[in-house]
Amino acid sequence: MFTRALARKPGPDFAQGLTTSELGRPDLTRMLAQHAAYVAALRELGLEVEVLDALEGHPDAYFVEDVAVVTPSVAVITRPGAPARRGEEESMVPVLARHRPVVRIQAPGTVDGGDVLMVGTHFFVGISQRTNLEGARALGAELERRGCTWAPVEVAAGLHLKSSVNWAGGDTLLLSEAFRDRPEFAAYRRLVVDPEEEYAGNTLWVNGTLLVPEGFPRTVAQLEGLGLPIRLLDTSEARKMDGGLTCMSLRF
Ligand code: CIR
Repeated sequence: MFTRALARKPGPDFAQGLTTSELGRPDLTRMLAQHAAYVAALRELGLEVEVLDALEGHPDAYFVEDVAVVTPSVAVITRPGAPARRGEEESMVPVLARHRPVVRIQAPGTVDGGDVLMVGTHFFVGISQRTNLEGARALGAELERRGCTWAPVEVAAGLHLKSSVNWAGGDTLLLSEAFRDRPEFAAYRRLVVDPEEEYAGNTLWVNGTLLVPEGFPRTVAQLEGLGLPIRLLDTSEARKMDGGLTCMSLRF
């Protein structure tokens, strides 16, 4: 169970962040409303949420998940894989130092937290455009030092591992077709996201409730079978910036 979360308000320049989506220009007013609803949902699920101010000059900084990996015993500050996002991590050091001992990923390693999927004490680390093997190994060493295990997973498509694979409670993973038969996930019950609804793979488990992006009825029908409460959240504007539910907070 999580007790806290960190988030950051999207700034007025958020539309200048990195994106590959072709869904049009995002709207600040809608983004702020959707972000506020997201924070409210986390609070309703019992988390104490600290919302940091927007970080000037860093339009993607509200995707706080990418700049740290927080476990019960350590906060690993990452070194983001996109040069445009470097520097966001610095602002997180004093904030996380209030909650955990802090260690850092050093060059030439790169890690984006969006590539790190925690399932209990096991961590899957995506090797992607953003996370390299050096970074994954450095993170893995910190995790092993604290009694956790980890495994690298090749991410051939999509931005991050968690764009396609997420934990849905118990021994269940929600994942896209491309990851269904990967040996790394063989020990888990796998729910495969309908190819028309791939974005909904970015579903977030929070204290026994599944936060699911709005607009993906087939995925909701599949998830209903798990018997967990489901809460839908509109993420249309973050999606235009290649982001979603997991990216906008750090839970710990
Ligand atoms: C980026 O390209 O870095 C941001 N526009 C989106 C990051 C999304 N983060 C995530 O999936 N953890």
